[in-house]
Amino acid sequence: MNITESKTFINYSTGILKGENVIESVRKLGDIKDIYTDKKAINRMDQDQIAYKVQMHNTENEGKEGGLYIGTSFLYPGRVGDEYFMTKGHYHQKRDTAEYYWCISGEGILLLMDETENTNAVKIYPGSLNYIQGNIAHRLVNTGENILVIGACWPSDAGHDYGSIAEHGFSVSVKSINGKPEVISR
Ligand code: S6P
Ligand code: ZN
Repeated sequence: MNITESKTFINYSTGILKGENVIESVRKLGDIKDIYTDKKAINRMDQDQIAYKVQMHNTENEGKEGGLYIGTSFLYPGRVGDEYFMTKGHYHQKRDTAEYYWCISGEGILLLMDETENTNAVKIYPGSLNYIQGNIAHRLVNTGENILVIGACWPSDAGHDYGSIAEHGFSVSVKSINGKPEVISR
């Protein structure tokens, strides 16, 4: 029997995925301006500045039951006013689907919010592993000075519901107060 070659690769120290079925998407500040509380500050910034990139190994059609995706998110450091750069954040469309997040490099906070808007803020740093249960909205916040690199694995039928977050937001924001991250009710 022939032994076949692996076609996709992950670099454990950088999180970078390479090879077959790897796709990448980019979110610029202008694409996500609505998530920030300080509207004046975001409007003064370069709308083409990259906020984050997401790579994923796209092996299944989205919506396929029983499949998995793996991906790496690269969230740049920075602030909009006092608020740290963050991802849009989402619930999964199919609510009761979970996800793993593990931190490869950088430091930050993982915001986890249930549907009654109770939010937990979890410190993340290289080696930290978080299991995100179903029905929990998740958002990454980069509180460090380097790129926050996060690996993720989620079901291919999870989907993304950005609408609920766009409408109601998260119940807290993470701001730099006297140079230190603080989680503040919105
Ligand atoms: C997918 C997973 C991540 C995020 C990525 C960007 O379920 O949670 O790959 O998509 O971190 O965040 P967002 O909120 O813009 O999708
Ligand atoms: Zn997710």
